[in-house]
Amino acid sequence: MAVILVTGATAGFGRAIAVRLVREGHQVIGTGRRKERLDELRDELGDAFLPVVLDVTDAQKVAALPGQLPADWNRVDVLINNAGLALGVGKAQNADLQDWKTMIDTNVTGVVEVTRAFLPQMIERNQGYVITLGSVAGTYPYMGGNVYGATKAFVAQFMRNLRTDLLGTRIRASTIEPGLCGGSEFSNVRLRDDQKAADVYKGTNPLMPEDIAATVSWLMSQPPHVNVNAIEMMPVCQAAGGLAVDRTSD
Ligand code: NDP
Ligand code: 8X3
Repeated sequence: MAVILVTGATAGFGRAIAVRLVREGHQVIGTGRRKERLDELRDELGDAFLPVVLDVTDAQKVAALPGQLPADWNRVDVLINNAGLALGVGKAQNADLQDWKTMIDTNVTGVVEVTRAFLPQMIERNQGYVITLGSVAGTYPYMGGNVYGATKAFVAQFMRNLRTDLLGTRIRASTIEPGLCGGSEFSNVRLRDDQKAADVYKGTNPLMPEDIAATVSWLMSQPPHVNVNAIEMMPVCQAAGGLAVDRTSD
């Protein structure tokens, strides 16, 4: 049995990860901004789920969290940095600067601050696992991916560097980089329009949050001497797109 902290457990991947890991016998601390969603999950999962309202962009609350967890929970074996978002699909030249800042605050600053908050106790016990959600958007450019993709490229390199810093310890670090995934609020948040969000998945058979939860579970099941650095996963209906050419440029 492990104590696992999942950020962004109120929806999508984080919720599915929390449900799966509690059912596998672990204690799961689930965080997010929406208290009512966390309370619903507590009602569903019982005492093995600890709801903690937390905005990952609130640096003071993030730093204070390890010291505020109840005694039975204050030993995070696995940290799953899942909270994150994309805002907008516009080209860089038209993008909303506040959207860019929110993505950086959440996907970059939030991830590094939560990780930094829990590393000391992992180092002290010489045991732990940090799993972070990146994205194919951090590897493959696409129109409108601008800052979102850049935050996920940051995640990929931060996690590689973390693994290097952790060399000589028993602490593991992995990145999961999914492609098109339905069944979450990702596109509703990004497009701010539920119909447009539904259209993103029209005619596709996308990954689902349960696929991501299964991947987390598989990572955790690897023997302690195995570190999977990164997993890139896409639905079969998706592939990387190739290069673009402007044919009006002569
Ligand atoms: P959802 O929108 O369904 O869930 C996002 C979660 O992040 C919610 O629980 C939300 O909780 C939380 N969150 C967002 N901002 C904050 C914040 N400031 N503080 C705390 N929690 C926050 O998205 P997904 O489940 O699809 O995405 C999860 C992760 O996976 C993200 O990092 C995303 O970038 C990544 N990803 C998603 C893909 C997809 O296609 N769906 C593909 C590849 C990667 P609340 O609003 O309650 O705070
Ligand atoms: C989410 C996948 O392709 O919408 O990270 O950027 S994508």
